[in-house]
Amino acid sequence: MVDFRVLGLLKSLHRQRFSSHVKTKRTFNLTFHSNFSISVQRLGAMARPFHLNTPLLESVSMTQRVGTPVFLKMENSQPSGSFKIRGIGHLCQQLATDSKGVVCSSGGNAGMAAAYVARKMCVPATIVVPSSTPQLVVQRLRDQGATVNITGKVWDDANAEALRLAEAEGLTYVPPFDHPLLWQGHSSVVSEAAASLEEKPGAVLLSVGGGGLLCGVIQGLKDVGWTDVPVIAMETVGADCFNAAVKAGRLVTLDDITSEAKCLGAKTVCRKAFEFSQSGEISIISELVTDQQALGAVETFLDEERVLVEMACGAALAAVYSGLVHRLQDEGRLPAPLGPLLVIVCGGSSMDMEQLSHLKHKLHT
Ligand code: PLV
Repeated sequence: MVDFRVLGLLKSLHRQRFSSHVKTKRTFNLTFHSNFSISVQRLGAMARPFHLNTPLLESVSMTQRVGTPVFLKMENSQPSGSFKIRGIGHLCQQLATDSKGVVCSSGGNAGMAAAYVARKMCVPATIVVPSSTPQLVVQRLRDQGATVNITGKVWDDANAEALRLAEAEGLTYVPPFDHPLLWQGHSSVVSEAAASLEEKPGAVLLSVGGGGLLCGVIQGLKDVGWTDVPVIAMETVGADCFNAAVKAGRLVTLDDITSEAKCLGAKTVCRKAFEFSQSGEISIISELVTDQQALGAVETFLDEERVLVEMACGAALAAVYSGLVHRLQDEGRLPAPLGPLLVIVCGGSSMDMEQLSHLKHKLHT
């Protein structure tokens, strides 16, 4: 049976003389008028968001550590393994409906989201990743049906190749963090949390790579009227382009990415994130942890919450486990007592038990 939302969309797209040439084994076609054949699966995918309303869990052990209720927004449980699907799903629904293919440059998770969304929209996906991307991510991308192109040492190199491919082959470029549609999509993480939380948070804790999540969360805080809620923006030493920009008072391009949190590894943060840090509309506290602290946080989170996340996410969790939240309170940069702490558990696909032991060995933890 065809969903009514799909039929409505079919009619409006027909009016726009939309036609699809994409057919896959998993797709059947509906002839609506003589020359009008369109993928029902593709339209069904476009009629509703790709992301899920994720659980908001209270963590007893983190609450004990911080001394205020800690709520975990479990973005690791998104179908693509991270929050990225919120923004990328939204962007693709706006820009890739009639695309002959999408190309996304990624440290891994944006690529996972783009590959998932493209598969649902029956559009081919090419994901360009740097050579630092673990084999397990490359395999997971292929499992989603994507073509994987490994180019360069860091994300910035892969991005140059993705832009070249988009131009040369007429593909839709899907940026991993720097686009207003991504921020709009990511903002739903705050409105969802607001619908479940009984009181306004005292702070939001998240990780920063290129700054897309930060921009989305700030937009979400503005949307729900929580502009007095500070954001604790975490990076690892060696993937710290936002912290470097905040300290310098201008955008800074790092020489290299030396952290193992490769999914935080953009050399330059997006301009909008930097502008938010300067505008003071919302207080943003930029802090760093070491790779050892991020990895330690991944392990503690696995032990205590029974969930395996990657280093990029460990950077945010380390703010709780390393006592950083307390230090910020002692320094008067966060209020004491503090209202509930909302932690965006951004997730990530670049971790399994083998990768965990590899990193433990490499970082001597
Ligand atoms: N990862 C991007 C950028 O990498 C990517 O291509 O997947 N947590 C996780 C698990 C992530 O994968 C990322 C970004 C972030 C946090 C940070 O998000 P951002 O880039 O929007 O600040 C180079």
